[in-house]
Amino acid sequence: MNLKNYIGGRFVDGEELQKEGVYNPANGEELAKVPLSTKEEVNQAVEFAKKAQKEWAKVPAVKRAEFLYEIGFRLKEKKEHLAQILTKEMGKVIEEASGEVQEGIDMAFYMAGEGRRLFGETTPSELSNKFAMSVRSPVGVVGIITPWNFPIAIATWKSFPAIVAGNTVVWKPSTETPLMAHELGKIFDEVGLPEGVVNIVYGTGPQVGTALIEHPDVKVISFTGSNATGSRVAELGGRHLKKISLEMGGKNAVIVMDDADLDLAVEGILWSAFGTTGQRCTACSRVIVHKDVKQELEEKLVSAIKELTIGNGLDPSVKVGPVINQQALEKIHQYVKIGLKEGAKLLTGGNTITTPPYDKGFYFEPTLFTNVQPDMIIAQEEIFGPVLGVIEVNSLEEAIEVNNSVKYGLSSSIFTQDVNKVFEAQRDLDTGIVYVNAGTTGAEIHLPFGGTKGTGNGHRDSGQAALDVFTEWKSVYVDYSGKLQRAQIDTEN
Ligand code: UN1
Repeated sequence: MNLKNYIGGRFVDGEELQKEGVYNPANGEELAKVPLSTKEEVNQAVEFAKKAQKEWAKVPAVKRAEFLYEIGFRLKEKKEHLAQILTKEMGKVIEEASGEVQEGIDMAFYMAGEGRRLFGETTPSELSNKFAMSVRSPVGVVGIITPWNFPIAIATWKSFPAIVAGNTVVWKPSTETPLMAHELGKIFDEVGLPEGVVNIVYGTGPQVGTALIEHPDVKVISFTGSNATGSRVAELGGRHLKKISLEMGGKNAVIVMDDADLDLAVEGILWSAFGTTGQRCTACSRVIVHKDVKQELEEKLVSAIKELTIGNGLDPSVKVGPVINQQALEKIHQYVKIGLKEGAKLLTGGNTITTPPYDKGFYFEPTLFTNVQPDMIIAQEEIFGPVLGVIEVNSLEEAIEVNNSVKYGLSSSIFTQDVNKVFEAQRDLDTGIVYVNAGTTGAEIHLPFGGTKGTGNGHRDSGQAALDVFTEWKSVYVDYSGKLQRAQIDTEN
């Protein structure tokens, strides 16, 4: 199948464009060809989006939201079908793929509800016979740039709040996962979303991403991806005075205290370290454990890891799927070698799996290191694969200090039975998300999603916070006194 851009409400051929293959990471099968668009296609899409936005902004938010309800129903109907495509395209196991589609459904209904809220403030005025309020106005045309690890959920986190608030969208999905974008595009089309409200342009960052960021009519860029790319987005966007919302890496830790329920901790760690084969920005890649329970926790972890079935995620018994591509496989392997050189000790895993039937896909063994020091490269850099390191500490204070010693601040977790430790930890852990007695993954769509320090630049996806990215505040004062009343001066009358 040759995928087509979706511009101005039409799937357009782009015959002349260069094409790239899209492959199933589980077995190397070619699934589709994706066009590598140029500045020309971006310009066309922005033109349609700009034209559409004037009308779209005038459609009552409640009516705009009706499209989102309809999109939510379609996603629900197609949930199983979409999950299958997601697993084939990206590799995560079918149960997780289905959960990801659910995240999109949840976002559709949540943001559809915003059609009847989009709350601003009404306030008293300091003057009599004067009315004061703030309203959210759309920003205009917004550009969204989404990654391959959550190809549908993250697209919905960004596009749904944008459109309910009256913006129009030009979306650049990852070239690794254009099939999910195509499926979402078909749904936009089926529900009759007016032409130009959402446009999809496939292509690379340097071509499509850059053209989008530099385009004078694109007012906001919302990006999720690596820190290296995010910094370039911010730099380029800054030069053009764009509002840039960045969601980037993580080096998330689970803290296990000496009073923790260790079996529960093992389950939480396994789920958040090896779910999506460790390719979540919220994935746990460090376990910070109290010295008194370190050995027992490690033994339990090793035997649980050895039980994990690795393979094609379409098989429901498989717990760990492939990683996205050959490059990722090599990068992960490289980090394991670095870890060994740094003096960390492998407890299990550490290799690519190349024996049949794994030889056609990109598989890496779920890996556990011990004797990891907080400042080692494998404890500081985001590996984005199934690699976990255990760091020993003596106290909660030390655990928190180790947790906070990385440049990222997305998610953290603590396992303990002590309510005092829980509250101390949630106060002092320097991350945008904190879990208690659960792993580091599993954010729900109605709370802000994002992190401190190198994880982002102060914005959030999801929840009400997402609306802040895609709206401008407008403060409206209505003076119905029939005379000039000067703020700050005529306040005695
Ligand atoms: C991501 O890894 O980029 O909380 C998103 C979670 C998921 C979303 C992850 N709901 O792990």
